[in-house]
Amino acid sequence: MKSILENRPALEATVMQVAEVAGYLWEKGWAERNGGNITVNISEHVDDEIKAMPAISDVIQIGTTLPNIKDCYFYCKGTGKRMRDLARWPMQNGSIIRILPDCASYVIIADEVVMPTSELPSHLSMHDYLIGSGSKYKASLHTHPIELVAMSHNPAMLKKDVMTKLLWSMIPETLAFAPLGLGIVPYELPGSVKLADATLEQIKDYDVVMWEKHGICAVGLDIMDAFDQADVLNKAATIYLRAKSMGFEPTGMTDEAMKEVQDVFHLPKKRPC
Ligand code: 2HA
Ligand code: ZN
Repeated sequence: MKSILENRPALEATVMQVAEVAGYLWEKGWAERNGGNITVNISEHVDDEIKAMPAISDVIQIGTTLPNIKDCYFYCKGTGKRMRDLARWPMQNGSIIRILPDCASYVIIADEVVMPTSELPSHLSMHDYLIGSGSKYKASLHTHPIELVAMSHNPAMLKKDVMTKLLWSMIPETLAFAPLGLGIVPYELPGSVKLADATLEQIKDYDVVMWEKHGICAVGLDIMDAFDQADVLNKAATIYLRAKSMGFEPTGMTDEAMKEVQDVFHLPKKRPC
């Protein structure tokens, strides 16, 4: 069977980047079993031939109405699929969907009938917001980074920007490469519209948000960018936990040192440090 990726190098490169990131997630231990999900808005790569491709699934409801994603196309990891399998076979462990004109339902168009991720409401809500706000971001990632999830079990860490400031203070690069910090979404049922709505509120202010006791959701220009932001934040969390496990509370960079990084690197100053 001919793949939709054939003779479409830009689309193929986008999907292969998803496969590369899926491999990293597995190697990092952030993607046990079918854990985590990825969606990428691939509408920019859609030609007339793709637009004419018939549906290979029934019409499936999203569960919410999202006007800005009308007629858009997304690559979505499949529900129940493993990141470690997606790393090798992205089109057998994910599929391409077309959002229908009612903005509330979709069909699968390629390559196989792989049902999209259980977190589709959250992912599509974020894409809807990103398109609506004129953002260039195309990718959305949900994963289970061990150290960040561990920190979210401490209620003190869940107060607004407490974790952001602590993580920024662990190593200067965190501030430089995750300059918007980490938003917090209080615990909600995985896959629920409530989780999607709460995520949406936070993603307006942060590129990466913590789903309490579950994982993170990150958005970025492409999937590597979203992954990188999650990775730098989790690196800072790991440093914090290693220091704690050596028996001391890490001092963290001073406020002055952090402000200097913000100034020298011309970083956005949306949050106090
Ligand atoms: O896709 O991680 O939150 C599996 C999950 C759901
Ligand atoms: Zn999850």
